Amino acid sequence: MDKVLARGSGSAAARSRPRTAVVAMVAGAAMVAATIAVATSASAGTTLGASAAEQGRYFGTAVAVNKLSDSTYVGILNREFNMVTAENEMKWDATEPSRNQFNFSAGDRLVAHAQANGMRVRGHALLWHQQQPGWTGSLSGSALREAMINHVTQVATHYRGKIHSWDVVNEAFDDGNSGARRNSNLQQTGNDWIEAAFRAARAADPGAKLCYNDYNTDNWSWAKTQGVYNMVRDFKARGVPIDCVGFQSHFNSGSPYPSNYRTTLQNFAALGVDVQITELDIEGSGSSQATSYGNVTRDCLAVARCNGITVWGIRDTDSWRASGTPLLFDGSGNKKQAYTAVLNALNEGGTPPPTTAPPTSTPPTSTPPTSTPPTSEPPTTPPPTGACTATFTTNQWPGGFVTNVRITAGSSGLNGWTVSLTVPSGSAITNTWSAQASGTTGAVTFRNVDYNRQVGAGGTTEFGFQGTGTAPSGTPACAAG
Ligand code: 9MR
Repeated sequence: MDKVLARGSGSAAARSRPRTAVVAMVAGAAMVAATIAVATSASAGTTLGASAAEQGRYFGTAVAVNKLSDSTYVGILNREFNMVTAENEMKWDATEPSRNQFNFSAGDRLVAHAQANGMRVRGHALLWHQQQPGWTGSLSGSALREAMINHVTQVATHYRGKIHSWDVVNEAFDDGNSGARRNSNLQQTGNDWIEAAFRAARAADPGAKLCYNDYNTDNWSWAKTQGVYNMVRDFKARGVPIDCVGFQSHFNSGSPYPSNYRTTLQNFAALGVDVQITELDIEGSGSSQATSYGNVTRDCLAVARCNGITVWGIRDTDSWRASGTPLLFDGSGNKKQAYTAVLNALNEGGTPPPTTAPPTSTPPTSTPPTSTPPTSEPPTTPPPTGACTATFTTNQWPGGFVTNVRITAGSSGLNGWTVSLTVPSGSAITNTWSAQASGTTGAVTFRNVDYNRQVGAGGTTEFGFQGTGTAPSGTPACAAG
Protein backbone atom coordinates (compact mmCIF):
# COMPACT_ATOMS: atom_id res chain seq x y z
CA MET A 1 0.00 0.00 0.00
CA ASP A 2 1.47 3.25 -1.00
CA LYS A 3 1.35 6.47 0.91
CA VAL A 4 -0.49 8.26 -1.83
CA LEU A 5 -3.59 6.50 -0.56
CA ALA A 6 -3.41 8.41 2.72
CA ARG A 7 -6.45 10.61 2.89
CA GLY A 8 -8.38 12.59 5.36
CA SER A 9 -7.67 16.27 4.90
CA GLY A 10 -10.47 16.63 2.38
CA SER A 11 -8.43 19.17 0.44
CA ALA A 12 -8.57 19.21 -3.32
CA ALA A 13 -4.97 18.06 -3.40
CA ALA A 14 -5.73 15.14 -1.13
CA ARG A 15 -8.68 14.16 -3.23
CA SER A 16 -6.73 14.25 -6.44
CA ARG A 17 -3.91 12.03 -5.26
CA PRO A 18 -5.78 8.77 -4.98
CA ARG A 19 -6.43 8.66 -8.70
CA THR A 20 -2.70 8.34 -9.08
CA ALA A 21 -2.88 5.35 -6.79
CA VAL A 22 -5.48 3.65 -8.92
CA VAL A 23 -3.29 4.10 -11.96
CA ALA A 24 -0.31 2.79 -10.01
CA MET A 25 -2.30 -0.27 -9.01
CA VAL A 26 -2.93 -1.36 -12.55
CA ALA A 27 0.47 -0.37 -13.79
CA GLY A 28 2.03 -3.50 -12.38
CA ALA A 29 4.22 -4.74 -9.60
CA ALA A 30 7.24 -2.57 -10.40
CA MET A 31 5.22 0.58 -9.89
CA VAL A 32 3.85 -0.73 -6.60
CA ALA A 33 7.36 -1.44 -5.39
CA ALA A 34 8.45 2.07 -6.31
CA THR A 35 5.57 3.75 -4.50
CA ILE A 36 5.99 1.66 -1.35
CA ALA A 37 9.40 3.22 -0.95
CA VAL A 38 7.83 6.59 -0.14
CA ALA A 39 5.70 5.18 2.68
CA THR A 40 8.27 5.86 5.36
CA SER A 41 7.10 9.04 7.05
CA ALA A 42 6.68 8.58 10.79
CA SER A 43 3.97 11.19 11.33
CA ALA A 44 0.89 9.90 13.12
CA GLY A 45 -2.26 9.74 11.07
CA THR A 46 -5.64 10.82 12.34
CA THR A 47 -7.78 8.36 10.41
CA LEU A 48 -7.59 4.59 10.06
CA GLY A 49 -6.76 4.77 6.37
CA ALA A 50 -4.10 7.44 6.70
CA SER A 51 -2.45 5.71 9.66
CA ALA A 52 -2.48 2.35 7.93
CA ALA A 53 -1.00 3.97 4.82
CA GLU A 54 1.84 5.33 6.95
CA GLN A 55 2.63 1.68 7.68
CA GLY A 56 2.37 0.61 4.05
CA ARG A 57 -0.98 -1.06 4.73
CA TYR A 58 -4.61 -0.40 3.92
CA PHE A 59 -7.59 -0.14 6.24
CA GLY A 60 -10.88 -1.30 4.76
CA THR A 61 -14.48 -2.02 5.49
CA ALA A 62 -17.29 -4.07 4.04
CA VAL A 63 -19.80 -1.81 2.33
CA ALA A 64 -23.49 -2.42 1.70
CA VAL A 65 -24.10 -0.51 -1.51
CA ASN A 66 -27.67 0.43 -0.55
CA LYS A 67 -26.22 2.43 2.35
CA LEU A 68 -24.27 4.73 0.05
CA SER A 69 -27.23 7.11 0.29
CA ASP A 70 -26.85 7.35 4.10
CA SER A 71 -24.81 10.49 4.69
CA THR A 72 -23.51 9.47 8.14
CA TYR A 73 -22.39 6.14 6.72
CA VAL A 74 -20.72 7.65 3.68
CA GLY A 75 -19.13 10.39 5.77
CA ILE A 76 -17.34 7.81 7.92
CA LEU A 77 -16.54 5.62 4.93
CA ASN A 78 -14.88 8.41 2.97
CA ARG A 79 -13.05 9.83 5.96
CA GLU A 80 -11.65 6.64 7.49
CA PHE A 81 -11.20 3.89 4.90
CA ASN A 82 -9.08 3.34 1.81
CA MET A 83 -10.18 -0.19 0.89
CA VAL A 84 -13.70 -1.51 0.41
CA THR A 85 -15.25 -4.96 0.08
CA ALA A 86 -18.74 -5.47 -1.28
CA GLU A 87 -20.61 -7.11 1.59
CA ASN A 88 -22.92 -9.03 -0.76
CA GLU A 89 -22.94 -7.35 -4.18
CA MET A 90 -20.17 -9.32 -5.92
CA LYS A 91 -21.33 -12.75 -4.77
CA TRP A 92 -22.54 -15.38 -7.22
CA ASP A 93 -26.26 -14.88 -6.55
CA ALA A 94 -25.92 -11.14 -7.10
CA THR A 95 -23.72 -11.21 -10.19
CA GLU A 96 -25.16 -14.17 -12.13
CA PRO A 97 -28.82 -14.45 -11.12
CA SER A 98 -29.61 -16.46 -14.27
CA ARG A 99 -27.10 -18.72 -15.91
CA ASN A 100 -24.66 -16.71 -18.00
CA GLN A 101 -26.65 -13.51 -17.51
CA PHE A 102 -24.59 -11.16 -15.45
CA ASN A 103 -25.65 -8.19 -13.38
CA PHE A 104 -22.79 -6.03 -12.22
CA SER A 105 -24.80 -2.91 -11.42
CA ALA A 106 -24.44 -2.91 -7.62
CA GLY A 107 -20.83 -4.04 -7.71
CA ASP A 108 -20.03 -1.40 -10.30
CA ARG A 109 -21.54 1.28 -8.06
CA LEU A 110 -19.16 0.31 -5.32
CA VAL A 111 -16.16 0.29 -7.65
CA ALA A 112 -17.15 3.74 -8.95
CA HIS A 113 -17.48 5.07 -5.40
CA ALA A 114 -14.11 3.60 -4.50
CA GLN A 115 -12.37 5.02 -7.55
CA ALA A 116 -13.91 8.46 -7.05
CA ASN A 117 -12.67 8.51 -3.47
CA GLY A 118 -9.24 6.96 -3.80
CA MET A 119 -10.10 3.60 -2.30
CA ARG A 120 -9.11 0.21 -3.57
CA VAL A 121 -11.43 -2.75 -3.83
CA ARG A 122 -11.25 -6.30 -2.45
CA GLY A 123 -13.36 -8.61 -4.56
CA HIS A 124 -15.59 -10.92 -2.51
CA ALA A 125 -16.22 -13.71 -3.41
CA LEU A 126 -16.01 -15.61 -6.67
CA LEU A 127 -16.93 -19.05 -5.33
CA TRP A 128 -18.66 -20.00 -2.09
CA HIS A 129 -21.01 -22.79 -1.09
CA GLN A 130 -23.45 -20.14 0.19
CA GLN A 131 -25.27 -17.40 -1.69
CA GLN A 132 -25.28 -19.31 -4.94
CA PRO A 133 -28.04 -18.50 -7.40
CA GLY A 134 -30.89 -21.00 -7.48
CA TRP A 135 -29.98 -22.37 -10.88
CA THR A 136 -26.77 -23.96 -9.63
CA GLY A 137 -28.93 -26.31 -7.56
CA SER A 138 -29.85 -28.38 -10.59
CA LEU A 139 -26.24 -28.76 -11.72
CA SER A 140 -23.53 -31.17 -10.63
CA GLY A 141 -20.37 -32.78 -11.96
CA SER A 142 -18.87 -31.37 -15.11
CA ALA A 143 -21.87 -29.13 -15.80
CA LEU A 144 -21.45 -27.40 -12.43
CA ARG A 145 -17.69 -27.27 -12.95
CA GLU A 146 -18.18 -25.52 -16.26
CA ALA A 147 -20.66 -23.06 -14.80
CA MET A 148 -18.32 -22.37 -11.92
CA ILE A 149 -15.30 -21.71 -14.13
CA ASN A 150 -17.38 -19.57 -16.44
CA HIS A 151 -18.55 -17.55 -13.45
CA VAL A 152 -15.00 -16.98 -12.24
CA THR A 153 -13.84 -16.02 -15.72
CA GLN A 154 -16.67 -13.64 -16.49
CA VAL A 155 -16.71 -11.84 -13.15
CA ALA A 156 -12.96 -11.51 -12.87
CA THR A 157 -12.80 -10.33 -16.50
CA HIS A 158 -15.48 -7.72 -15.89
CA TYR A 159 -13.53 -6.28 -12.97
CA ARG A 160 -10.12 -6.81 -14.55
CA GLY A 161 -7.65 -4.13 -13.47
CA LYS A 162 -9.97 -2.78 -10.76
CA ILE A 163 -9.51 -5.29 -7.96
CA HIS A 164 -6.62 -5.26 -5.48
CA SER A 165 -7.33 -8.80 -4.24
CA TRP A 166 -10.00 -11.37 -5.02
CA ASP A 167 -11.41 -13.89 -2.58
CA VAL A 168 -11.39 -16.54 -5.27
CA VAL A 169 -12.66 -19.27 -2.98
CA ASN A 170 -14.42 -18.66 0.33
CA GLU A 171 -14.90 -21.07 3.25
CA ALA A 172 -14.08 -24.36 1.55
CA PHE A 173 -12.90 -26.14 4.71
CA ASP A 174 -14.91 -28.01 7.28
CA ASP A 175 -15.33 -26.87 10.84
CA GLY A 176 -14.41 -29.37 13.52
CA ASN A 177 -11.38 -31.55 13.89
CA SER A 178 -10.94 -33.14 10.51
CA GLY A 179 -8.96 -30.42 8.75
CA ALA A 180 -10.72 -31.65 5.61
CA ARG A 181 -12.57 -29.92 2.85
CA ARG A 182 -16.19 -28.99 3.37
CA ASN A 183 -18.54 -31.28 1.48
CA SER A 184 -20.27 -28.87 -0.89
CA ASN A 185 -21.66 -29.06 -4.40
CA LEU A 186 -18.44 -27.41 -5.57
CA GLN A 187 -16.26 -29.94 -3.76
CA GLN A 188 -18.24 -32.73 -5.38
CA THR A 189 -17.07 -31.61 -8.81
CA GLY A 190 -13.62 -32.90 -7.86
CA ASN A 191 -10.95 -32.05 -5.32
CA ASP A 192 -9.13 -29.88 -7.86
CA TRP A 193 -11.99 -27.36 -8.03
CA ILE A 194 -10.13 -24.79 -5.94
CA GLU A 195 -7.00 -24.81 -8.05
CA ALA A 196 -9.10 -24.74 -11.24
CA ALA A 197 -10.80 -21.61 -9.90
CA PHE A 198 -7.48 -19.94 -9.09
CA ARG A 199 -6.12 -20.68 -12.56
CA ALA A 200 -9.21 -19.28 -14.22
CA ALA A 201 -9.08 -16.17 -12.04
CA ARG A 202 -5.41 -15.61 -12.87
CA ALA A 203 -6.14 -15.91 -16.57
CA ALA A 204 -9.01 -13.44 -16.32
CA ASP A 205 -7.24 -10.81 -14.20
CA PRO A 206 -3.49 -11.33 -14.01
CA GLY A 207 -3.06 -8.12 -12.00
CA ALA A 208 -5.24 -9.03 -8.99
CA LYS A 209 -3.88 -10.86 -5.97
CA LEU A 210 -5.75 -14.13 -5.61
CA CYS A 211 -6.75 -15.12 -2.08
CA TYR A 212 -8.23 -18.07 -0.28
CA ASN A 213 -10.52 -16.73 2.49
CA ASP A 214 -11.95 -18.49 5.55
CA TYR A 215 -13.07 -18.17 9.19
CA ASN A 216 -11.92 -20.14 12.25
CA THR A 217 -8.47 -20.29 10.75
CA ASP A 218 -7.00 -17.78 13.20
CA ASN A 219 -5.88 -20.18 15.91
CA TRP A 220 -2.72 -21.95 14.80
CA SER A 221 -3.54 -25.10 16.74
CA TRP A 222 -6.96 -25.66 15.17
CA ALA A 223 -7.33 -28.45 12.64
CA LYS A 224 -9.07 -26.17 10.15
CA THR A 225 -6.12 -23.78 10.20
CA GLN A 226 -3.80 -26.68 9.52
CA GLY A 227 -5.99 -27.95 6.71
CA VAL A 228 -5.87 -24.60 4.93
CA TYR A 229 -2.16 -24.25 5.62
CA ASN A 230 -1.46 -27.64 4.02
CA MET A 231 -3.50 -26.72 0.96
CA VAL A 232 -1.64 -23.42 0.51
CA ARG A 233 1.71 -25.14 0.97
CA ASP A 234 0.75 -27.71 -1.64
CA PHE A 235 -0.47 -24.99 -4.04
CA LYS A 236 2.79 -23.07 -3.71
CA ALA A 237 4.80 -26.27 -4.27
CA ARG A 238 2.86 -27.10 -7.42
CA GLY A 239 2.69 -23.60 -8.87
CA VAL A 240 -1.04 -23.08 -8.41
CA PRO A 241 -1.45 -19.28 -8.67
CA ILE A 242 -2.34 -18.29 -5.10
CA ASP A 243 -1.07 -14.97 -3.73
CA CYS A 244 -2.77 -14.44 -0.41
CA VAL A 245 -4.78 -15.92 2.42
CA GLY A 246 -7.65 -14.01 3.99
CA PHE A 247 -8.39 -14.44 7.69
CA GLN A 248 -11.97 -13.39 8.26
CA SER A 249 -11.45 -13.07 12.02
CA HIS A 250 -15.04 -12.96 13.26
CA PHE A 251 -14.36 -13.13 16.98
CA ASN A 252 -16.78 -13.68 19.84
CA SER A 253 -16.82 -15.63 23.07
CA GLY A 254 -17.13 -18.93 21.21
CA SER A 255 -14.24 -18.11 18.92
CA PRO A 256 -12.15 -15.48 20.70
CA TYR A 257 -9.05 -13.68 19.48
CA PRO A 258 -6.35 -16.33 19.96
CA SER A 259 -3.01 -15.48 21.56
CA ASN A 260 -1.22 -17.32 18.74
CA TYR A 261 -2.85 -15.20 16.00
CA ARG A 262 0.44 -13.57 15.08
CA THR A 263 2.05 -17.00 14.81
CA THR A 264 -0.68 -18.03 12.39
CA LEU A 265 -0.14 -14.97 10.21
CA GLN A 266 3.64 -15.46 10.30
CA ASN A 267 3.47 -19.13 9.40
CA PHE A 268 1.21 -18.55 6.42
CA ALA A 269 3.35 -15.62 5.24
CA ALA A 270 6.39 -17.89 5.43
CA LEU A 271 4.81 -20.04 2.72
CA GLY A 272 5.30 -17.13 0.33
CA VAL A 273 1.81 -15.64 0.34
CA ASP A 274 0.49 -12.33 1.59
CA VAL A 275 -1.92 -12.41 4.50
CA GLN A 276 -4.90 -10.10 4.93
CA ILE A 277 -7.43 -9.68 7.73
CA THR A 278 -10.59 -9.62 5.69
CA GLU A 279 -13.79 -9.50 7.79
CA LEU A 280 -12.74 -8.40 11.26
CA ASP A 281 -15.36 -7.95 13.94
CA ILE A 282 -15.03 -8.62 17.65
CA GLU A 283 -18.15 -8.93 19.78
CA GLY A 284 -18.08 -7.15 23.14
CA SER A 285 -17.63 -3.64 24.43
CA GLY A 286 -15.37 -1.28 26.31
CA SER A 287 -11.79 -2.00 27.16
CA SER A 288 -11.82 -5.76 26.58
CA GLN A 289 -13.10 -5.29 23.04
CA ALA A 290 -10.60 -2.48 22.51
CA THR A 291 -7.73 -4.66 23.75
CA SER A 292 -8.54 -7.39 21.25
CA TYR A 293 -8.81 -4.90 18.40
CA GLY A 294 -5.45 -3.41 19.36
CA ASN A 295 -3.89 -6.88 19.48
CA VAL A 296 -5.17 -7.81 16.03
CA THR A 297 -3.81 -4.54 14.63
CA ARG A 298 -0.39 -5.01 16.20
CA ASP A 299 -0.25 -8.61 14.96
CA CYS A 300 -0.86 -7.50 11.38
CA LEU A 301 1.74 -4.76 11.66
CA ALA A 302 4.27 -7.25 13.03
CA VAL A 303 4.06 -9.38 9.88
CA ALA A 304 5.67 -7.77 6.85
CA ARG A 305 3.37 -9.57 4.44
CA CYS A 306 0.16 -8.58 6.25
CA ASN A 307 -1.22 -6.14 3.66
CA GLY A 308 -4.03 -4.64 5.68
CA ILE A 309 -7.14 -5.01 7.77
CA THR A 310 -10.78 -4.90 6.70
CA VAL A 311 -13.58 -4.64 9.26
CA TRP A 312 -16.94 -6.20 8.40
CA GLY A 313 -19.03 -3.05 8.49
CA ILE A 314 -18.85 0.51 9.79
CA ARG A 315 -21.31 1.05 12.68
CA ASP A 316 -22.46 -1.62 15.10
CA THR A 317 -25.90 -1.33 13.57
CA ASP A 318 -24.47 -2.18 10.13
CA SER A 319 -23.09 -5.49 11.36
CA TRP A 320 -24.41 -8.96 10.51
CA ARG A 321 -23.99 -9.49 14.27
CA ALA A 322 -25.44 -6.14 15.34
CA SER A 323 -26.50 -7.36 18.78
CA GLY A 324 -22.87 -8.17 19.57
CA THR A 325 -21.79 -4.54 18.92
CA PRO A 326 -18.64 -5.82 17.22
CA LEU A 327 -17.46 -2.81 15.18
CA LEU A 328 -15.47 0.41 15.61
CA PHE A 329 -18.33 2.95 15.50
CA ASP A 330 -21.55 2.93 17.51
CA GLY A 331 -24.97 3.10 15.95
CA SER A 332 -24.80 6.88 15.81
CA GLY A 333 -21.45 6.85 14.08
CA ASN A 334 -19.37 7.83 17.12
CA LYS A 335 -15.88 6.40 17.51
CA LYS A 336 -15.72 3.66 20.14
CA GLN A 337 -12.86 2.75 22.46
CA ALA A 338 -12.04 0.01 19.98
CA TYR A 339 -11.53 2.65 17.29
CA THR A 340 -8.98 4.50 19.40
CA ALA A 341 -7.19 1.25 20.20
CA VAL A 342 -6.82 0.47 16.49
CA LEU A 343 -5.72 3.99 15.60
CA ASN A 344 -3.15 4.06 18.39
CA ALA A 345 -1.80 0.65 17.40
CA LEU A 346 -1.48 1.78 13.79
CA ASN A 347 0.37 4.90 14.88
CA GLU A 348 2.75 2.86 17.05
CA GLY A 349 4.04 1.34 13.81
CA GLY A 350 5.38 -2.10 13.00
CA THR A 351 7.35 -4.06 10.46
CA PRO A 352 7.34 -2.35 7.09
CA PRO A 353 6.09 -4.35 4.14
CA PRO A 354 8.65 -5.86 1.77
CA THR A 355 10.28 -3.14 -0.31
CA THR A 356 10.24 -5.26 -3.41
CA ALA A 357 7.00 -6.44 -4.89
CA PRO A 358 6.21 -9.90 -3.53
CA PRO A 359 6.42 -12.63 -6.16
CA THR A 360 2.70 -12.95 -6.37
CA SER A 361 1.71 -12.87 -9.96
CA THR A 362 3.10 -12.41 -13.39
CA PRO A 363 2.43 -8.76 -14.13
CA PRO A 364 0.15 -8.19 -17.08
CA THR A 365 2.18 -8.15 -20.25
CA SER A 366 -0.22 -5.86 -21.98
CA THR A 367 -2.87 -3.28 -21.37
CA PRO A 368 -6.11 -4.74 -20.03
CA PRO A 369 -8.96 -4.75 -22.48
CA THR A 370 -11.06 -1.65 -22.58
CA SER A 371 -13.91 -3.37 -24.31
CA THR A 372 -16.70 -5.06 -22.42
CA PRO A 373 -15.88 -8.75 -22.02
CA PRO A 374 -18.16 -11.26 -23.65
CA THR A 375 -21.15 -11.84 -21.42
CA SER A 376 -22.93 -14.41 -23.49
CA GLU A 377 -22.22 -18.01 -24.34
CA PRO A 378 -20.83 -18.87 -27.73
CA PRO A 379 -23.62 -19.44 -30.21
CA THR A 380 -25.34 -22.77 -29.75
CA THR A 381 -24.38 -25.12 -32.51
CA PRO A 382 -26.64 -27.84 -33.88
CA PRO A 383 -25.75 -31.31 -32.51
CA PRO A 384 -22.70 -32.41 -34.48
CA THR A 385 -22.93 -35.41 -36.74
CA GLY A 386 -19.30 -36.40 -35.99
CA ALA A 387 -17.71 -37.11 -32.61
CA CYS A 388 -17.73 -33.50 -31.47
CA THR A 389 -17.43 -29.87 -32.51
CA ALA A 390 -15.63 -26.99 -30.86
CA THR A 391 -16.39 -23.28 -30.96
CA PHE A 392 -14.68 -20.52 -29.12
CA THR A 393 -15.01 -16.95 -27.92
CA THR A 394 -12.04 -14.66 -27.52
CA ASN A 395 -11.39 -11.56 -25.52
CA GLN A 396 -8.53 -9.88 -27.45
CA TRP A 397 -6.73 -6.74 -26.37
CA PRO A 398 -3.54 -5.17 -27.71
CA GLY A 399 -0.86 -7.75 -27.00
CA GLY A 400 -2.91 -10.48 -25.35
CA PHE A 401 -6.03 -12.59 -25.26
CA VAL A 402 -8.18 -15.01 -23.33
CA THR A 403 -10.01 -17.72 -25.27
CA ASN A 404 -12.76 -19.98 -23.99
CA VAL A 405 -13.50 -23.11 -26.01
CA ARG A 406 -16.78 -24.99 -25.87
CA ILE A 407 -16.94 -28.60 -26.97
CA THR A 408 -20.24 -30.19 -27.95
CA ALA A 409 -20.35 -33.97 -28.04
CA GLY A 410 -21.95 -35.80 -30.97
CA SER A 411 -24.64 -38.43 -30.67
CA SER A 412 -22.26 -41.02 -29.21
CA GLY A 413 -20.96 -38.88 -26.37
CA LEU A 414 -17.27 -38.64 -25.52
CA ASN A 415 -14.89 -40.57 -23.30
CA GLY A 416 -11.87 -38.35 -23.85
CA TRP A 417 -11.41 -35.61 -26.42
CA THR A 418 -8.86 -33.40 -28.13
CA VAL A 419 -9.15 -29.99 -29.73
CA SER A 420 -6.51 -28.74 -32.15
CA LEU A 421 -5.93 -25.22 -33.35
CA THR A 422 -3.14 -22.98 -34.51
CA VAL A 423 -1.64 -20.24 -32.40
CA PRO A 424 -0.22 -17.65 -34.81
CA SER A 425 3.52 -17.28 -35.13
CA GLY A 426 4.83 -14.74 -32.61
CA SER A 427 1.94 -15.48 -30.24
CA ALA A 428 2.06 -17.90 -27.33
CA ILE A 429 -0.17 -19.54 -24.76
CA THR A 430 0.85 -18.67 -21.22
CA ASN A 431 -1.80 -20.48 -19.19
CA THR A 432 -4.43 -23.16 -19.83
CA TRP A 433 -7.28 -24.34 -17.59
CA SER A 434 -9.52 -27.39 -17.69
CA ALA A 435 -7.35 -28.99 -20.42
CA GLN A 436 -3.73 -29.93 -21.07
CA ALA A 437 -1.98 -28.20 -23.96
CA SER A 438 0.66 -29.95 -26.08
CA GLY A 439 2.62 -26.75 -26.62
CA THR A 440 2.44 -22.98 -26.53
CA THR A 441 2.57 -21.85 -30.18
CA GLY A 442 1.94 -23.14 -33.70
CA ALA A 443 -0.21 -26.29 -33.91
CA VAL A 444 -1.43 -26.97 -30.38
CA THR A 445 -3.60 -29.86 -29.24
CA PHE A 446 -5.60 -29.62 -26.02
CA ARG A 447 -6.58 -32.82 -24.25
CA ASN A 448 -9.28 -33.26 -21.61
CA VAL A 449 -8.41 -33.46 -17.93
CA ASP A 450 -10.02 -36.05 -15.65
CA TYR A 451 -13.13 -34.24 -14.60
CA ASN A 452 -14.23 -33.32 -18.14
CA ARG A 453 -13.20 -36.52 -19.93
CA GLN A 454 -16.76 -37.75 -20.26
CA VAL A 455 -19.34 -35.69 -22.07
CA GLY A 456 -22.78 -37.14 -22.69
CA ALA A 457 -24.39 -37.23 -26.15
CA GLY A 458 -25.12 -33.64 -27.20
CA GLY A 459 -23.57 -32.37 -23.95
CA THR A 460 -20.96 -29.66 -23.63
CA THR A 461 -17.81 -28.91 -21.72
CA GLU A 462 -15.41 -25.98 -21.76
CA PHE A 463 -11.76 -25.19 -21.35
CA GLY A 464 -9.75 -22.06 -21.89
CA PHE A 465 -6.37 -20.49 -22.26
CA GLN A 466 -4.64 -17.14 -22.04
CA GLY A 467 -1.82 -15.92 -24.23
CA THR A 468 0.32 -13.11 -25.51
CA GLY A 469 0.00 -11.77 -29.03
CA THR A 470 -2.91 -12.64 -31.29
CA ALA A 471 -5.55 -15.24 -30.49
CA PRO A 472 -6.11 -18.21 -32.77
CA SER A 473 -8.84 -17.83 -35.36
CA GLY A 474 -10.66 -20.26 -37.63
CA THR A 475 -12.51 -23.42 -36.64
CA PRO A 476 -10.81 -25.68 -34.13
CA ALA A 477 -10.74 -29.41 -34.90
CA CYS A 478 -12.42 -31.60 -32.29
CA ALA A 479 -11.85 -35.36 -32.04
CA ALA A 480 -12.82 -38.19 -29.70
CA GLY A 481 -10.23 -40.17 -27.76
O1 9MR B 1 -22.48 -9.79 5.98
C1 9MR B 1 -23.08 -10.66 5.05
C2 9MR B 1 -24.59 -10.71 5.27
O2 9MR B 1 -25.16 -9.47 4.93
C3 9MR B 1 -25.19 -11.82 4.44
O3 9MR B 1 -26.56 -11.96 4.77
C4 9MR B 1 -24.46 -13.11 4.69
C5 9MR B 1 -25.06 -14.20 3.84
O4 9MR B 1 -24.47 -15.43 4.05
O5 9MR B 1 -23.10 -12.95 4.39
C6 9MR B 1 -22.47 -12.03 5.23
O6 9MR B 1 -21.11 -11.96 4.96
C7 9MR B 1 -20.36 -13.16 5.18
C8 9MR B 1 -19.22 -13.18 4.19
O7 9MR B 1 -19.71 -13.03 2.90
C9 9MR B 1 -18.39 -14.43 4.32
N1 9MR B 1 -17.95 -14.65 5.65
C10 9MR B 1 -18.96 -14.57 6.69
C11 9MR B 1 -19.73 -13.25 6.56
C12 9MR B 1 -20.71 -13.10 7.70
O8 9MR B 1 -21.70 -14.07 7.60
